[in-house]
Amino acid sequence: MTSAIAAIALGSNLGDSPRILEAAIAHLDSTPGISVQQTSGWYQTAAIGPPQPDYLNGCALVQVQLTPQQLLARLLEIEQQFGRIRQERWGPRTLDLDLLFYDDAIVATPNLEVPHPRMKERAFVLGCSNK
Ligand code: PH2
Ligand code: MG
Ligand code: MG
Repeated sequence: MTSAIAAIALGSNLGDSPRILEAAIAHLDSTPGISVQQTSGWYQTAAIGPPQPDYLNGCALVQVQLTPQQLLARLLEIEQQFGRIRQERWGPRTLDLDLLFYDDAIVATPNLEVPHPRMKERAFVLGCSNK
């Protein structure tokens, strides 16, 4: 498979967020078919959703030899490894990994929308701009 460039938003607002986010980058990079190219700084952001602690957010540009669905499956697996428990929508979480874009692909399936439909509401994703 040819490779693609994808952007991934990382977030955490439960637990030791700086450590979790750094470890998540390492997990991404050690995945066969994913190579982390660039990472942003970490930004404290107000939570979007029900009342909860602020998030620490950032983003990463990755080169992938995975399809969007394969990449999504790996993101969900890494979230699980960091103890994410899914309860209410947009509730607090130890780790949130969102696929923002994948080359210029448009994906509209029940479990995945790319580009991420709320990307423009998340100013921290600008940390991934390489322009
Ligand atoms: N992600 C959400 C819901 N709310 N709020 C902030 N500040 N940062 C996030 O990454 C975030 C959120 C669902 O993916
Ligand atoms: Mg998110
Ligand atoms: Mg998410």
